[in-house]
Amino acid sequence: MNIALVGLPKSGKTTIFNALTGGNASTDKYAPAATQANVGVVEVTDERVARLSAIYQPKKTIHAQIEYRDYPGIFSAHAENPDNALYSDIKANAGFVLVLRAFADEELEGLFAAGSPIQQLSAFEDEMILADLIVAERRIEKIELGYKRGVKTPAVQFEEKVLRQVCQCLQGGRPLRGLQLHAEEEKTLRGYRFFSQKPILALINCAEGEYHDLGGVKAEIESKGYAAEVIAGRFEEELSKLDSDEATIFREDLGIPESIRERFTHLCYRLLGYISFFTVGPDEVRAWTIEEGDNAVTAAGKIHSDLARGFIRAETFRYEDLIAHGSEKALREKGLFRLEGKDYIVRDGDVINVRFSV
Ligand SMILES: Nc1nc2c(ncn2[C@@H]2O[C@H](COP(=O)(O)OP(=O)(O)OP(=O)(O)O)[C@@H](O)[C@H]2O)c(=O)[nH]1
Ligand SMILES: [Mg+2]
Repeated sequence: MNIALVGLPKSGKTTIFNALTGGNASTDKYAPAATQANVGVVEVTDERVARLSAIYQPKKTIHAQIEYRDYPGIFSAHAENPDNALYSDIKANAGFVLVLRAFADEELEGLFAAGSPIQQLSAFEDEMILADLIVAERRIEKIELGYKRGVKTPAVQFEEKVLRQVCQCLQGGRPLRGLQLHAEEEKTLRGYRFFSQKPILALINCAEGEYHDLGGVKAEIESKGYAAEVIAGRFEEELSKLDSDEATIFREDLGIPESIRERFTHLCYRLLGYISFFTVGPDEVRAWTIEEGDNAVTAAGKIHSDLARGFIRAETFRYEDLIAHGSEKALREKGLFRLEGKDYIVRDGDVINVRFSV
């Protein structure tokens, strides 16, 4: 899963990226805007994987991973050119963490006046909406040109109809996230990877001393339908340089319950509606990430496309049942070892073995 850290210039994106990944990317106030993303991969710590590993003693234990991509600040000029390589790169991410500057810094304010977190949020949305609108309008122009040349298939007409709906939404200043779409319409639009369709988490980046004072801003952003969190970015960056026991003491002082990595993992899973299932055995214990509501075939496909293609049954039991009863043998005796078909909706914490034939 790839998550983009985005936002207006100098909002603290790279500072937070460093805290998350233990990286050392430059956060020089006066450095010119970067042209590429910083990329870092973080393992998802899940104690369930550790316990499964202790039971099965596999040769390999593989955790889920999140890739964080820290982009340079967005300037309005970019939207004029939606083919911009950076924009295409940003679009490839599953979700956005939008960093909003809420710490005071007079020098930075002089360089890039940011406005309030709410203003930054709406400036960013406007930017995304404009970029999407340009893409949608261009495509409609192309379709119309095609009509004149006699290319008028039902599929193209359907696409045009959906794109007009998209334009109407965007012209009204509304992100596509709120647009109700049928499965067919959704499918037609998927290839565009519209910005304003991506799930977004507003991250209010504040000074350490103001960590507890921003509940009102958080609530205001949430009331507009966004997921929101407060973070003390630079404080977290400093903590990431300490050993973990020391960091825990400082963190608890401020009343922050978990490390930034754990916190981000939970936030990102929730934002994207992701859950984990596990595969176990003597060779490998492994955590896999799927979307809530995915069925057994989709889950099998994550492991290997052959498993989805030749899917017969999923042998399944619950992680917590294994912990409670101690062994697969005990689960079989208790009837907690199930055989599920293609339509089975996989749940967080399922342990799965796919039977297949190709
Ligand atoms: N006081 C304070 N300063 C911060 C905080 N987070 C970042 N800064 C400072 O803000 C400046 C910019 O931080 P960066 O993390 O580079 O910001 P950025 O969003 O990555 O900047 P661009 O990539 O250039 O858009 C640096 O001087 C940081 O030290 C914070 O939580 N508190
Ligand atoms: Mg940066």
